[in-house]
Amino acid sequence: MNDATIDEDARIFVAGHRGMVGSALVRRLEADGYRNIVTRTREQLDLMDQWGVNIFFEEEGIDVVFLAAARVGGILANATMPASFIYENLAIEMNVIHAAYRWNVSKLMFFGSSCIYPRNCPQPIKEDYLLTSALEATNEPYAIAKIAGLKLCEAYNRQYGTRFVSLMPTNLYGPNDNYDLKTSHVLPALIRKAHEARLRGDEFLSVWGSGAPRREFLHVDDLATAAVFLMNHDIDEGVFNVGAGADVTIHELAQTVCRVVGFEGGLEFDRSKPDGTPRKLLDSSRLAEMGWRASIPIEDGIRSVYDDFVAH
Ligand code: GFB
Repeated sequence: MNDATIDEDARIFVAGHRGMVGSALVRRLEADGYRNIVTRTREQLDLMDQWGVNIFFEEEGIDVVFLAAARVGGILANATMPASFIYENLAIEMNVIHAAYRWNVSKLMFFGSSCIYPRNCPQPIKEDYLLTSALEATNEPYAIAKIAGLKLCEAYNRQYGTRFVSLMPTNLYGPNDNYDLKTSHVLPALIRKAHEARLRGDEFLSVWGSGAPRREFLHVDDLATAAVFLMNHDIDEGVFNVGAGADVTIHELAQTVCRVVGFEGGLEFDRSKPDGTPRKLLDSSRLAEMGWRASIPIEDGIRSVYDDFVAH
């Protein structure tokens, strides 16, 4: 048992427990011996319905909240459904963060994203580069919603003395990812495309954009470890980047995926699709100074995710 400042009998609500991040959090909390993990499916509790969220907190006596529920998606989904991304994420954040304050939750961890930082800020990106210049257009609505969530936590901490902490993860991958080729992120998309290309015996694998953008990838189990690590530290507030510490070009990523999947064809780059942010490598030294580091190397992570993909 770890020396958690959060009691093992604490009632811990994981909002979004079926998603990639939420399910990783539940795995980590169970492994660490927390016995009162509270979850609700979307059918049981619509987090966009403030009344329902209030009744849930009134009745359940929640001590800790991991707010991992969100409308998420890749570059195309963000560019084609801007209203869904900003409205749904704002609604979820407003309802859960306000109810956590009203019903005296002792700690809340809010999950944002590295896309909250300016498109062209210095790399690696430090937490205080936030709002220093323009955002990337392809996901600005989502980024604004996540910035609002972070600012909600800061404002409630200042006015009401709550302990709401914000984590800003880099691009994530892992079990329970989304493999829909239109709405997914790049890594699951490339895994599925390489797998299907190999089965069909295709000559080429189509990669969106130029292949030149750089991305940092963190396995979601590493994120879950960072979140529980922070929950157990006497941290009352603040924003923490959570990254793997190195990035690769999309071209290099595609080559790694082809190697893991065993697809031996070539790559063709579809420049009709957007590249998005040229680079978004996080500076995670705040967490590193506290003793946390990512531990899953990207090629090992991709291999385990591919095994999971094939198994399901
Ligand atoms: O992962 P991704 O969709 O989102 O795209 P972002 C990353 C890069 O991979 C882009 C390229 O340059 C894409 O053009 N890419 C290549 C592909 N092939 C594919 C493919 O088949 N599918 C996809 N999806 N991309 C997201 C934000 O930005 O980052 C989200 O839109 C969130 O809001 C997430 O913040 C973490 O990394 O560009």
